Amino acid sequence: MLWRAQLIACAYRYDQVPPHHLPEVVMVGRSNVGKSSLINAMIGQRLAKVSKTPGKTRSVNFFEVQGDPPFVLVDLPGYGFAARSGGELELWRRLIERYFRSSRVSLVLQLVDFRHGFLKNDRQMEEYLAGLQIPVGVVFTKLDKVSGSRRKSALDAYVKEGFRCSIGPFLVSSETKEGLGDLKSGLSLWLKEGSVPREGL
Ligand SMILES: Nc1nc2c(ncn2[C@@H]2O[C@H](COP(=O)(O)OP(=O)(O)O)[C@@H](O)[C@H]2O)c(=O)[nH]1
Ligand SMILES: [Mg+2]
Repeated sequence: MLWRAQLIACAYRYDQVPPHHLPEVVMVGRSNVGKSSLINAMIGQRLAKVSKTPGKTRSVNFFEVQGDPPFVLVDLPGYGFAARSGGELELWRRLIERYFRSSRVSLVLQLVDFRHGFLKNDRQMEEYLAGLQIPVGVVFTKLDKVSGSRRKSALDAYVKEGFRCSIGPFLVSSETKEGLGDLKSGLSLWLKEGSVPREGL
């Protein structure tokens, strides 16, 4: 399943968020969890900037994906990165809050590092999204960093701890491409059957 995509906007402020009529799928997760890498892996293009230094993505980036059906994939700046100035952090918080409350989001993909599971700020994000009643798909990233023999017990432990998700959990590696097919078809199916753009805007 080939998905082509193009960057349609980078927003630093809410008034830079582009108008369009497609469902939006938003990637959230801690800085460095692999959001940008996963976007690139899903679309088979190097559109999103990947970095070893956490906290590099500062803008909200919108990619229009010619999938089946078409949708807009949104790369958010990561959370859990403290080394920002107070003013910048405040601007960031305001942009994200306003964005999530705008009702344009059909699905959030919450990325969690498969080696660590849900950490405190992942739980905070989970609660925040639950409060807004936004459907969530959980994606465990960096699967290649966990050996085959440990994968089942790791997943069992996370499932036992519990997490909220409407689709998934998906286990993926942007490095080896494992799990990407399942994620893409799961997402397509969700968009065809489950996505109801919420009222508002
Ligand atoms: N081994 C491995 N490394 C990954 C994977 N995904 C991302 N990375 C690495 O993790 C770092 C952060 O990735 P990035 O996509 O920029 O994370 P973001 O901050 O969440 O956007 C980079 O050094 C990536 O090469 C993966 O699936 N496997
Ligand atoms: Mg990024």
